[in-house]
Amino acid sequence: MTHAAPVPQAEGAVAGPVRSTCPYCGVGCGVLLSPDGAGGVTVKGDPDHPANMGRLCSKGSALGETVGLGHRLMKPRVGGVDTDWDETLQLVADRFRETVEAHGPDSVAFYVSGQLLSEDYYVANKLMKGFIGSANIDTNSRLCMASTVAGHKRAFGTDTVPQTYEDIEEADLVVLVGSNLAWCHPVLYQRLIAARKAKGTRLIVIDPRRTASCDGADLHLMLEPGSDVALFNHLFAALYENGMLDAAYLPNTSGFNATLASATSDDVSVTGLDPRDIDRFCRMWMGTEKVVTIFSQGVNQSSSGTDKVNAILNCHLATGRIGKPGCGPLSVTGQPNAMGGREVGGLANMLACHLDLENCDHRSAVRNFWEAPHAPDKAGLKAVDMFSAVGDGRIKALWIIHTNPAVSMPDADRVRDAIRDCPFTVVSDITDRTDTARLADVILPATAWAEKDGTVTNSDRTISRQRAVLPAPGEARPDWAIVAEVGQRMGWEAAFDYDSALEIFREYATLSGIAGRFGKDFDISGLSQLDAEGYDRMRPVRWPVTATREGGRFFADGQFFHPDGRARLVPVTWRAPATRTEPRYPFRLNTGRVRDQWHTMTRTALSPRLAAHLAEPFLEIHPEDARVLGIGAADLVEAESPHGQAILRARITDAVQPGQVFAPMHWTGETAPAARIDAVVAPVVDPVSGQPESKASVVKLTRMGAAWYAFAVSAGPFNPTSAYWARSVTRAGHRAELAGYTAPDDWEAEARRLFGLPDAEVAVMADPGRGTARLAFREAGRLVAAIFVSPEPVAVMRDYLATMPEVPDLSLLSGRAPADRPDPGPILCSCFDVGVNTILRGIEEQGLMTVDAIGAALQAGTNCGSCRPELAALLAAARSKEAAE
Ligand SMILES: Nc1nc2c(c(=O)[nH]1)N[C@H]1C(S)=C(S)[C@@H](COP(=O)(O)OP(=O)(O)OC[C@H]3O[C@@H](n4cnc5c(=O)[nH]c(N)nc54)[C@H](O)[C@@H]3O)O[C@H]1N2
Ligand SMILES: Nc1nc2c(c(=O)[nH]1)N[C@H]1C(S)=C(S)[C@@H](COP(=O)(O)OP(=O)(O)OC[C@H]3O[C@@H](n4cnc5c(=O)[nH]c(N)nc54)[C@H](O)[C@@H]3O)O[C@H]1N2
Ligand code: SF4
Ligand SMILES: [Mo]
Repeated sequence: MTHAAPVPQAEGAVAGPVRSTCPYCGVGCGVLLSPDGAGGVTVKGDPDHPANMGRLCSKGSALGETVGLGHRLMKPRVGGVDTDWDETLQLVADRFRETVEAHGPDSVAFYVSGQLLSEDYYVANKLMKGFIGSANIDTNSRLCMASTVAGHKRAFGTDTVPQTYEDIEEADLVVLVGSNLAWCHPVLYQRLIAARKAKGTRLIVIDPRRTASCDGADLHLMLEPGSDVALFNHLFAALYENGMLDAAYLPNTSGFNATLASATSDDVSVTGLDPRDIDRFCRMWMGTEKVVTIFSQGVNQSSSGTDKVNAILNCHLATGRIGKPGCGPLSVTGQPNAMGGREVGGLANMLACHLDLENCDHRSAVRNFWEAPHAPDKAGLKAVDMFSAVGDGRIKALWIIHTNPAVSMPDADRVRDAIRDCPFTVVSDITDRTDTARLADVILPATAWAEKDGTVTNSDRTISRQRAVLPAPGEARPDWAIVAEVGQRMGWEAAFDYDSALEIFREYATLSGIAGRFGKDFDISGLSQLDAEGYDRMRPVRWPVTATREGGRFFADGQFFHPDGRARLVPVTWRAPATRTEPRYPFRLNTGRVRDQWHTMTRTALSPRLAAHLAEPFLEIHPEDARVLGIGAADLVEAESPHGQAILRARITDAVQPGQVFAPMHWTGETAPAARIDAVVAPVVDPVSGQPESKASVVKLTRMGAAWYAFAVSAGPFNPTSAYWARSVTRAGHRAELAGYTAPDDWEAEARRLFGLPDAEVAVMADPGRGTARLAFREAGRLVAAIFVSPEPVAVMRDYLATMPEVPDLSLLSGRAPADRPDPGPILCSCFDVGVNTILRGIEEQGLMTVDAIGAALQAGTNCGSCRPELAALLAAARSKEAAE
């Protein structure tokens, strides 16, 4: 590729369904994409993809609602002004080169993402490690998979997931540790539920919080946050005491005596669990040969995350329950290419293709292969340290690609300030409307998932193609092409002279063959000769792919990747979370995900049906704590830590334990600026993996002293400025929750400003004495906006009002739905738009007794099935209410 050459892109819309991969979670579902010729696509599950066999969850099903171009960045932008590629790429290359010349290679950094395609990732890693000559490339996978990577390497000598998804069907017992699989890996959860139905697979959930994944579980262990190591140490000791260890397999491991000693000396009472439940857990585990332990962020995002991983692996290794059908540890990856990132060496302490940065033979092999001037021999800065170095000026040029750290990093206000103050920041994104892009000096328009070609690897090592079906909008370019151009302009023309994603893939597959010769397991050299047609037709394939082997499981044969060929049992001891609750900060803050939003919402928030599930950021708090603090249902709560503050809507529920609260990670400066929860989260990390403890900060809580609350709906976008606001899209326009410390004198003027309606006709119902006001605005006889203000949290039928402007007249100001159009309530089934109230009415009036009966009567839960656990929970609640009456 020369500088002037056009970047290869999809040529116009492609006819017929094209096979690709869902760009959200690490399940890696296959999708069939049919462009509609007008810029849109319809999305169906690919019946032939081994991950999902046709299934999709609510987010995958709604992908079509997110491909619009309204929010897209179309041209490169420098200092807020549109520019052209030539000038911008030269600027980026010059600034990085000058910075390296003046301050050395470690004065620059890339912060990339587990959502990049392997080809993008490979090129970024090659540029930084081989050519710029620093290992300062880290990724949001540091916030996500780093503890698992470190735990796998300690135990196996390699970062390898031994199992496959089929093991979920093969297992007799599935243990979910720190995983809300029902919401975060919904298609795997559906596979699990189907297996439970078919053969009675038992399910244990280990999570301090009750989640949708606990529905129908045989056992839910609500352990103290961070106490997993003590629980699995107890299991290890019990396995030993009950003669359950595998004497034939144990010689394949080392470290047994020390591991047993630390396991038996640990105190399981720190889990806070009922000893009878602990006993049941141990008995179920010991009594079942085919156990699959699925673990995720409740394990990884912890200051003892790596130890938690090893505590789990110890139990599987010592019983030989690994790498066999239905039997073994299965870490589920978060992002669509979190696994691919580990393969290309995207983390600051890895080389490419599972080769080791510390190993000089590996370094020189990679360097020779790349014909590169460098191969760094020391690890680069890990995410939290990297942003500290940006903050204190050690890093002077930063390139952020496909991630939104101003929202998602712990201590996010400090990170935001560091990015803003960095002398030179480049952001590659598909939109400029993100908290991070707004801080950048240069914003580069990338092509989005439906517009680009490459590969991703899912949680069970299956490599799938993403295929472009839509043309690149405006001047957007694939991420790999942008990075390669900068590499060329920095002076490495030949090394970054790529014409296509395929060319990169072939190079990468060839390098993996060299790794294979070093005895590494990640070897896809069997794919290194793919031609254009072969890459085009490439079917999902599980690595390794070599002349002699394809796919399968690892480690049943007892062969590991440490120099002695054995696995290591790692002695670990329980440690409390790094920050302690104390009188000033008495609550433990847990954070995580909701069913229908993806991370910082830059894509999922575009879909009205996804927004209708949970339209506002919230804080789950136990009823007893709420009572003591004087917090009522739907009050706003201020959560404050030594690092920052967030305002969230109270959801009073015994799904969390007393002393603990939970908040979602998704809301941002774009959607609810006061509710960025990572502003509150402490930047403490696991000492081995460097992964932040995103699930165990400490906070104090106070009821927000709001003078007024409001709910607003509008056909057009809002312009909110109040102390608290949260907005989302509806099918008919927009809705928002608002609150402030002092009420405006003139609600009409305030509402006109909020809606941008200086001249619209207004109808007002106000009671100044009580501090309430309701205003509706009409243009050309049509309702276009309405606001409901009250000194208390506003009680109106929101989901009915959100259908405005279909609501015909000013009767809307009553805030109540007419009898013939009942309020559906918050949408539970986003495929068929079925709300909670509709379902509750069905249960009560039609006597619906099962999830299937609800489906038959109301359609809810009959398409993607993501809402089925919540339907079951509604049924259970209705039954226990009946029983109490
Ligand atoms: N809907 C949706 N799905 C997603 C994503 C999304 O944004 N939205 N993101 C994807 C990504 S990148 C990731 S990493 C995955 C994450 O998937 P998960 O890890 O399943 O999701 P989380 O909600 O972050 O956390 C899981 C659970 O850990 C629990 N937990 C907290 N502390 C502890 C503890 O000390 N011990 C134990 N045992 N459990 C604890 C929490 O209560 C929570 O229920 O989801 C992926 N899928
Ligand atoms: N408190 C708390 N914080 C957390 C977590 C938690 O559980 N609790 N979880 C952590 C985890 S596991 C993760 S994975 C992170 C995720 O956090 P982030 O990675 O910061 O979140 P995303 O919203 O996925 O950011 C992706 C960005 O890439 C952009 N984008 C989309 N497509 C493309 C493309 O094709 N090319 C380019 N260049 N850009 C694109 C999107 O618009 C968006 O701005 O959050 C972490 N932060
Ligand atoms: S489970 Fe849902 S979000 Fe994850 S890959 Fe499949 S369709 Fe996409
Ligand atoms: Mo993640």
